[in-house]
Amino acid sequence: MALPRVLFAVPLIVAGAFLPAAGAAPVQAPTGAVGMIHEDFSVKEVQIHRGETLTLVNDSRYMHIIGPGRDGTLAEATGEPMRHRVLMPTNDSYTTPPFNVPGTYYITCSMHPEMTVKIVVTD
Ligand SMILES: [Cu+2]
Repeated sequence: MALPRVLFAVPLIVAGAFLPAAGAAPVQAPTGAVGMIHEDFSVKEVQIHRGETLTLVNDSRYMHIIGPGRDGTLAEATGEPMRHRVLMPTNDSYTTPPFNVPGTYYITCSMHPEMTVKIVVTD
């Protein structure tokens, strides 16, 4: 009897969040990108200009699910160009659409509540 694939997928995702991936060291986030450590981003705040994008790189050995929001709670914010959650396995990279509206925005990780980066967009 074949088992549903979800029985394998869920434990693997949970393991990815809380156990380090084995193998070679992850590629380091390039300058200007926001990196990730076990349960946090590499920085708490970034400043960019209107029209710029932000690149987030998972250079940790842990899986993350990032999206707009704060303190682990994903929620869309007016003017924030990132509108969906993104699964970030080790070595993955995500670049937001341009931030076209000046203001303060947040990106968090739904798996690690301490993980929030503040994005200040200026003219
Ligand atoms: Cu995370």
